[in-house]
Amino acid sequence: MSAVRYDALVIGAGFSGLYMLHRLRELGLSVIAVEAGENVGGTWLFNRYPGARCDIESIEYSYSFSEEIQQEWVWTETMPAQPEIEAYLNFVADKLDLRRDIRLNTRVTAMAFDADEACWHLDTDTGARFTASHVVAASGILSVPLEPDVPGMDSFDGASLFTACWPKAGFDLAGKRVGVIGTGSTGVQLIPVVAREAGQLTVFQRSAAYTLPWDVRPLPAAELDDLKAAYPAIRAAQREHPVGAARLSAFSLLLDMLARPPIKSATREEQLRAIDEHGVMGALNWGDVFFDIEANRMAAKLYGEAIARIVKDPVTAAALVPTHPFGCKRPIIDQGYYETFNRDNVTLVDLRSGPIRAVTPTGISTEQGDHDLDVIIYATGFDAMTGALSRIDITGRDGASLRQVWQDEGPTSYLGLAVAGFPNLFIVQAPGSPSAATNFVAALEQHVEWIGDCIAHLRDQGHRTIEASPEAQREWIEHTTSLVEPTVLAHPSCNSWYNGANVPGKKRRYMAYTAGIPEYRRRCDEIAATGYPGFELA
Ligand code: NA7
Repeated sequence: MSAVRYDALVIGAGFSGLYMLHRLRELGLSVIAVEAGENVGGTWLFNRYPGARCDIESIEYSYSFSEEIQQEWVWTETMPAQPEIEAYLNFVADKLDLRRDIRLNTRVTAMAFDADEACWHLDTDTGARFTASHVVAASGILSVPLEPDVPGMDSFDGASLFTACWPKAGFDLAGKRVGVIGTGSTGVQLIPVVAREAGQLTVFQRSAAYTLPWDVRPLPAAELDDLKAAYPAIRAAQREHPVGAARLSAFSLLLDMLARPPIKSATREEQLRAIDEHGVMGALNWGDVFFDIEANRMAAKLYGEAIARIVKDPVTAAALVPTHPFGCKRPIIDQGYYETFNRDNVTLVDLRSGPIRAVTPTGISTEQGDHDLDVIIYATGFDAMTGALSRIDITGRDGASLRQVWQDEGPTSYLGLAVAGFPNLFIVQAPGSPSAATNFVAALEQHVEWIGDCIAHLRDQGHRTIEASPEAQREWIEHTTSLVEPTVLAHPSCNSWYNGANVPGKKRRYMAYTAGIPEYRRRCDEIAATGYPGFELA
């Protein structure tokens, strides 16, 4: 098939891709979006597992660019569940008439930069080929599930379910013996729901989670109307807030902690009062936990005491206490996680006392014993931030491979937007952008708008290419890395998808920009206003 040439091609039709497509179209460019899924929605299409929910309030985890959209759409809960976000993104796609420019069920497999023609040639798994002057990768930061490295998975006679590609029709767990592997955000959301449905639930935990109970409640129509009327102020506050979410969220809670007194100078009475009054949340809510590993360990110990007040079985309660520093994995919020372990039909297997040996035809065999199961649910995480683009053969200038660059140099970029050697390729939420350290939607809106303005500038000025310089890239990564150095995020025991430690062989580097969206926006705007220093425009 011959290639059609566009001004821009967007990879992905999730939250970022939909807005990018709209923005570029508004600028009068010919643009197409290519999406591997059967519909729009991205992450919120695939992660349909029971209990899937956003941890930021719906009125902030939503597009702010369209007054019409934010006034028309009706959120029914304070923090939206997956079906509602999926429906919202479909509503947006229809409202903005985006579908006519989206090719669904089409996965980009390879793309190569043509320096003579100043464009990218893209191949897809359907055989359709595209050519575009600019490519914007909106392929998601948590869109590639990590293949669990458990031997024998294929030998299991029961049903194997993966949270990141949950069956569309659902799966009846009633009366079944279910095992869940993974206790990150996904596992913690899933486990209480599965416990209510399944006959028997066995949770296989390799690392215990820090998780804070959260009250998710319906949003009555009158309250939503008031919120909609207050949208100008809500959006303005969000824009000024470091994490892009000014209302209460797990993120804002972490920021608020920085202003709290240190645990190291708190008396035992003060510590106990904190958990008397605020439970597990009170255990962690101290100003020094982010910067002082000893303080962090003290908080973890207190956290364990708070768990022991909820979980009746002392062995289970002790096994639920995390051993990694608080803060180095994403803060989790939950609905009744610890209480779930008081149910008669729930068993915790602490893999720290003996790991999984293999999946067998009848269940899971660990060094502590064998567990017969009908269903195994894998909630084992993602190859985050770099995973999606590393799975496309991306060949930049002079044959450079993006996969190889990230493998050799680690997850690098300039401004979390572009990579040296890959002209005319913009990445929404690349490593080095605020992305996962903030409200993703607030962060992506800034990216999309900056990229749109940049492409319009190139067009208006007659520039054919834009490319990040290696020096600017190096300085940017040094800057982003220096921001986390004084914190527990840089501690060697801090292993998470944020620094690639969950993927064997991935070069370790904390991948999010932590100085907040307003500071990031200021820097990006300054760069745009001063002729794009750090980029070469030709
Ligand atoms: P996470 O947070 O990476 O959690 C994955 C979990 O799976 C974590 O508990 C892992 O333990 C566990 N895991 C992974 N492989 C194994 C094997 N082989 N055996 C046992 N346990 C295993 O991913 P989530 O999907 O929960 O959350 C990702 C993000 O999505 C989240 O931060 C939100 O932003 C939304 P480990 O910690 O590696 O010991």
